[in-house]
Amino acid sequence: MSRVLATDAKDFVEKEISIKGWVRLRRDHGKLIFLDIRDRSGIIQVVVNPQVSQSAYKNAQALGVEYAVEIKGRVNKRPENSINKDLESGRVELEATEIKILAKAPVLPFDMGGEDLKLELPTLLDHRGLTLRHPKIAAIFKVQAVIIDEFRNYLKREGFVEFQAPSIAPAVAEGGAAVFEVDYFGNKAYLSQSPQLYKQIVMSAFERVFSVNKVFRAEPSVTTRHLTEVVSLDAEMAFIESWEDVKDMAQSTVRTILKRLEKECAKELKMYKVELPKMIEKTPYLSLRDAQEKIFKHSGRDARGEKDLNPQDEREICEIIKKETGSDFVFIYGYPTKEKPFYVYPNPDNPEYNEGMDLLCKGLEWASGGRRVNDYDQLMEHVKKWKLNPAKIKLFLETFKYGIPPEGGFALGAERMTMQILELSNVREASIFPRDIERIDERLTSKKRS
Ligand code: AMO
Repeated sequence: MSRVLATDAKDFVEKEISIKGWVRLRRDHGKLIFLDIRDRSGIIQVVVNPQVSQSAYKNAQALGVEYAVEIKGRVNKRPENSINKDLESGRVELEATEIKILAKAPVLPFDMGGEDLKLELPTLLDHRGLTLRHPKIAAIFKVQAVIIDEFRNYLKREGFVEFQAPSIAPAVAEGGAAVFEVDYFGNKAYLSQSPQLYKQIVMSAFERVFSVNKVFRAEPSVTTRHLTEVVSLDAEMAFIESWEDVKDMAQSTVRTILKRLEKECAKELKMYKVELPKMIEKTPYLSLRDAQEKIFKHSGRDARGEKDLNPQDEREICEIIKKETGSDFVFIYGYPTKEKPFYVYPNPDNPEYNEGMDLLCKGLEWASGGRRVNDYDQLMEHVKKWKLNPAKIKLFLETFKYGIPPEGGFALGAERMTMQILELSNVREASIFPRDIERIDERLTSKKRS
């Protein structure tokens, strides 16, 4: 008898089937034992009646939560009053004739039976291998898998080629101190903060490229939006007319991802009682200075002249834009050139500000990007101004000597997107194995941290 998945059982009413899965719940009701069995498709209820099978009943008595089992039985329609509309298989149940234990499980360190897993974040992460099995937690990573898959699909449809960026780099691409140094056989190297320079190199061969990479940020602070290991969804495209082409590509990428989530993750979104963020026809965009001016007018809080938006500014500008336009998204562009990495293109009419941009959604930055410096001489000027060692970015600089047209790109953070879409309160919940200053799988003691 071949295996049937939980959610397909409804197509086998009055037939004998075999299912395999894990015990999610066991409820003893007088003479009957009810089991909720979880497999990769969902959950099905099994009823074990000693009058149907003594041996199945005996085995069911021994079962605990997270036992792996194979159960044979007959699919019955449930009586009208016990239909569970919230369950895909909720109109049927399996009447067990045989229960085989495939693997045992000791008593769990906490209760995983409820619809919500009510655990503090440290406990949730300390036991990731177990908590991941809770349907509501697994849902987070189903949503994330769809986000990443659609990023790939959409860009491939748009003529982008995927490449693999290195994780070990000889130089710091993004600037700043947030970088992990690696002792590379006696040489100094770094864990890649971004595939930035590599995507620009590879772009010169394929015109349009993307990568799905782990990037590493030595974030020394604990915030709800920062990880030290991030899934970065990067894209780069040649022959742009202006930075707005990049903005439009970032917008259509996000729009397509949202559409796919709507189609494929309705169940998961419902579990979290959330609606997808609203992307209107044309996502509003405004310069950093205009955004700061708006915030000042709106609340009197004066962030004008600051080099960037802080988290409060990001929240406020998103609220203002939402009120004005209905959009949950906004692009902010035009940051002070000297405050951003050397590769960002200065606005030729006002070179103090650049053509870099960020995409914000409901108060959180989802993506950065913009136009890049493509002219070799200008690039070399920037290398000097930014006090970079040209020898360390030789591959990149050589590439840019040879005919690089106007170009740009962007990067979306997969965890930030997942966090925001499911309205999770901490980005760690949206990272399957989150790394931060306090954790590599287990919590680090202060000794290990120093
Ligand atoms: P940036 O540094 O803004 O840009 O990163 C791009 C996106 O990655 C996510 N992100 C993070 N998520 C969680 N924790 C972090 N510590 C973290 N750091 C970044 C955010 C962010 O918007 N090279 C440029 C991209 C480009 O210009 O193409 C870059 O890396 O969602």
